Amino acid sequence: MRLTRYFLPVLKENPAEAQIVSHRYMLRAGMIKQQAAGIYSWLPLGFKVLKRIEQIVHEEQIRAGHIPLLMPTLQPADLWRESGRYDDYGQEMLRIKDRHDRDMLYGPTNEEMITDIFRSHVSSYKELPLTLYHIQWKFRDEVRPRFGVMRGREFLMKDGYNFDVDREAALHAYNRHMVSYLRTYERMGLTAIPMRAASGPIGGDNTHEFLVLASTGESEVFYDDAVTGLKLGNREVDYDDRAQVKAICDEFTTLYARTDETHDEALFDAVPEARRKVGRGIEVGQIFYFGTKYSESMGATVVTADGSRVPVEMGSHGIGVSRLLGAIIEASHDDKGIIWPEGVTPFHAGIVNLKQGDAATDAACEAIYAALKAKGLDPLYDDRDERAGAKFATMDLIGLPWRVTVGPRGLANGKVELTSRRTGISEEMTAETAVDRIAQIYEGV
Ligand code: 5CA
Repeated sequence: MRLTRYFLPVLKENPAEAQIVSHRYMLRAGMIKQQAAGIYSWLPLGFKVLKRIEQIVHEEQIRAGHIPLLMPTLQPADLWRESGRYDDYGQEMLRIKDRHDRDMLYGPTNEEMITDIFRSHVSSYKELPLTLYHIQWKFRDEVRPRFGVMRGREFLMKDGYNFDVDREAALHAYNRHMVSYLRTYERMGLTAIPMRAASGPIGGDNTHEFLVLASTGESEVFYDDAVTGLKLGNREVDYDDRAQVKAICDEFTTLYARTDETHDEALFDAVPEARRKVGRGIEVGQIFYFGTKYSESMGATVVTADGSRVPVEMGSHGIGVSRLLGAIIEASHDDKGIIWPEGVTPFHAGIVNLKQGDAATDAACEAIYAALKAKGLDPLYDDRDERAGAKFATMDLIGLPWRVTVGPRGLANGKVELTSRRTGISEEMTAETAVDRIAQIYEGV
């Protein structure tokens, strides 16, 4: 993309309404625009990152054997009357009437609807295990929408639902989700710690939240510092291997890590004092095992191997897709702007032409632009007729991890400059080497 043909409405001033850095940078970098409290338009740069995050979520869910579908945002109230949640959900639910005076709602989550789909089509244990998920907009009329996309009213969530014949199989589904989530967050450059949590209106007593440590996080967390060093890395996971998947979950959940809702002082005191940490975290996901809570009230049953009919065992598993943009920025920025991890960056590299209109620099930039695209990469070429300082400031603000700077002086020696946004370190090299380096960096991402 050429910047002169793009839509990147960056702001020079700090928007007064933004209290935390991610919100500030998302507004300043022209990623989002607020349309009403907690409701945002996703401008091109924000939309691109959102799509990259969605793509990673899809890939890791499919790797774990989960199946994508798409349910609507609007739901009939009658489904929720069956589970009893229509009245329980309270003010957070946006209730709507259609022209026939029928009660509808904008879905805050989809347990009822997926249970309805299941009961319409599945009746035998032979069709299990089954995990269906979608990435869809949700609406929760939060009392205090704030911090931009962190606590929105309309927000994008990945929500998945497992259906299993018995408790053991359902616990394996829970564990499978935990491992797939760990990999998902790591690919986004995040350390998200699974913490024992409380289940709220979803139900059940087995639940973990995934928290990214950040001083601006809304949750208070208590943890053994050793938990922050755990990494899944590139290890091979066989998602059908119950023992392997459980062993990974045990590795990540044995050390003390809890949110304030389930915090236990006595257990916490058993952690060696030097490793006992109290901090704040951003909840980027939550997994639940709730057994037959919905299947029983809604009549979702399967016939088992011995011919008996039982309510299906279920759990639900959510990732805050739009919230993740905020969480990533909170975890990765400096005083000049965002620093995107390679896995989610909106463009793979920026190209800065220090002397727009100069035949040599223009030609070199065009060649680098074409070469990066030929390698399957997506570069952003700043071809504006602007001062170098302004171009650098924009690149720093929008946070592309790699920048190629092309100026007349370097070019005279056949060199351009490759700069890492994270370290700030620049290296001189030929344009070909810079292109190869960038391609190499993204090979493993
Ligand atoms: N049905 C279950 C799991 S699918 C569920 O709704 N879980 S949840 O309530 O924990 O939401 C899942 C994730 O969505 C949360 O972990 C959080 O990351 C994100 N989320 C929840 N509320 C908001 C909000 N108001 N704004 C942005 N993201 C949110």
